[in-house]
Amino acid sequence: MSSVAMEAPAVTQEELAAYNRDGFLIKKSLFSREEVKFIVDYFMDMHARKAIPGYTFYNSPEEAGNDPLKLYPRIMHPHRWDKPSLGWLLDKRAADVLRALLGEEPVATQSMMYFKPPGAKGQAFHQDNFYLKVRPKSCIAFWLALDATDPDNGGLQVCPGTHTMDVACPERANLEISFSTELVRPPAGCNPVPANLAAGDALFFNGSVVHGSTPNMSKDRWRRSWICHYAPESMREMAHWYFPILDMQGNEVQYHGAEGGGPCGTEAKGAH
Ligand SMILES: O=C(O)CCC(=O)C(=O)O
Repeated sequence: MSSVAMEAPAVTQEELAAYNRDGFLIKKSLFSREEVKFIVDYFMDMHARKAIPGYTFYNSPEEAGNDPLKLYPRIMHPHRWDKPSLGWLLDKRAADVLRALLGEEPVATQSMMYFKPPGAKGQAFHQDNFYLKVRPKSCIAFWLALDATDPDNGGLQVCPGTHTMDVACPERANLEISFSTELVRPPAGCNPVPANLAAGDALFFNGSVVHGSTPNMSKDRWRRSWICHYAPESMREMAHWYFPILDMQGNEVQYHGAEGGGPCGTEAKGAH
């Protein structure tokens, strides 16, 4: 008698229900420790070789005004010029989770490498849909911890249930603690929860979820993360800044570029 091995689903019914209730889901150990070490070493080496297009490199902390974020800014969209980064954006495990959470095929729009060394500022609470302007429905984030994260080293915090919120018009953030200028305060009654992750754990969250991070207050713990954004294939439009948009095989897909306007009239630039 032959038996067919059943593959475990990428997302269980319980996980899907939790995602639909809270707007986010943590998948433990999505990547192995070895893979994560490889990714960390890969980007640290890229930085050490000054091999990042469009990046400003400083020769000393003093030259960078003693700002750790100036020494190690985010790498934006590395998948556009770096093959391994494209592979991590289109990773099959992430794609399977995204497909299950969206209930349809995802398309890939953005990759980012965050270094967040000790002392680096955080990113004020915000909603990704403010920047990506995915319509209709929502974008979704894949946030892979490359180091263990908690509030001490500026780990991400999420407001459960805010995925049902409209996109809010932001206030001005406190630039002493945030590198980004927009702030969406967690709504009344919503207590942000820290996503305490081990290296290799992945957080997936809906683009309307209010989320952000405080500065890395630790003395010596980096908080590196690999962050990608996707949208449902059935979307009608999204902000131009995120083009070209790729299917999960890496082929370019055509969409309409959303114009400025939106609820606040200011979210056209996509500096996210
Ligand atoms: O990782 C962080 O500290 C902030 C990242 C974030 O909120 C985002 O990319 O939308």
